[in-house]
Amino acid sequence: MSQELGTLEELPEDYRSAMTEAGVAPLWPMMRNVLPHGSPNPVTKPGYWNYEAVRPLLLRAGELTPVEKAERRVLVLSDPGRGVGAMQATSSIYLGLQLLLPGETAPAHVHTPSAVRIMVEGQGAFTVVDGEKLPMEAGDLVLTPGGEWHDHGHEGDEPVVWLDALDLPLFYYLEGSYATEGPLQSRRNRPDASQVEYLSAGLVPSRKRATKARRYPMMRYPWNRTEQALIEMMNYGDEGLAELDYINPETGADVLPTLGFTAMHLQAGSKASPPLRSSSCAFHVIKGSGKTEVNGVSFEWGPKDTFTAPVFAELTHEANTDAFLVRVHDRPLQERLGYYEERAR
Ligand code: 1HN
Repeated sequence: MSQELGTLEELPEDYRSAMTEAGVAPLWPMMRNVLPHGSPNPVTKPGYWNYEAVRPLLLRAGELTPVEKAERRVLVLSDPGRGVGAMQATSSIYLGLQLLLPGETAPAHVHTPSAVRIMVEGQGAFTVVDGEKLPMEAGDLVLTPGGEWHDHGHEGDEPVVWLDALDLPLFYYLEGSYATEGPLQSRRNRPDASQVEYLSAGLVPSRKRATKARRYPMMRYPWNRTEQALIEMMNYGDEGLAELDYINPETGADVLPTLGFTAMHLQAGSKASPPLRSSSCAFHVIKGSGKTEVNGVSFEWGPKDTFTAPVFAELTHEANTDAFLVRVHDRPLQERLGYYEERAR
């Protein structure tokens, strides 16, 4: 069944030039590049970014490039399989570390890709999304869905850093990525929805038939509540791993149409080998330290480090201390395309 396919070299020179002239090419020599047997052949390589190594470079960017000259002052985490400068960390996930200094403002814009921020360090920064002021505290997850105006501000007195995860590679691939700039937004003078309408799991504002719920009713997921929930799950679970999905509290669906997020708690000394997943992913360490093997490549990680895994990666996590991580993945996108898949180890 698995017949060797013909090569380009086997074809007569004149035929090859005539095809090039006509703007066509034979499929069969390229067929296995686009349709390998059994599983995909990812370009993405496992990546690891040590925060202690990147942090001084980011702070230096703060000295060298004023935010006005950058719009967003970001160092991009490029997939090693594509090389430094690649605007993607995996096939579908863009990652960057963004610095905002005290008193700075990152101007308002709106764009087609969606972003999620995971807070890394510092206090006093906030993002305004669609008029809602979202405080950004260590470990918080903050959504900036595509099509929503957003700007960042900083009322504290120390540098603030966060990790941006965007579905930019997909939008860029679709030739659908663009932004519009605008004036800073006026802000509603009230706490964000995670502290008002969605303060308690299982309770949502009473549903009136006439009003449709907002598409993104809650855009900030405060870390303190997430950590508490993970610790209780671990206390009453019988595995060394507790994992929670971030969801839209009104629909139960993933927080974005393209990207999904989980919060993970690995118990000190535990080892976990998830199934092989057709989604690519990135891990950001909130607290703790450990080691993860990604397709045989070993990464020793500590607080604030970030690492990635290609599709169908063989992953084994081992925690040295109690550890908390956020996992970014593209299962929602794959499910929309009708093909998300898991394979047992
Ligand atoms: C963006 O809008 C932000 O708003 C951060 O903070 C990173 C990377 C590519 C395109 C847009 C932001 C981005 C971005």
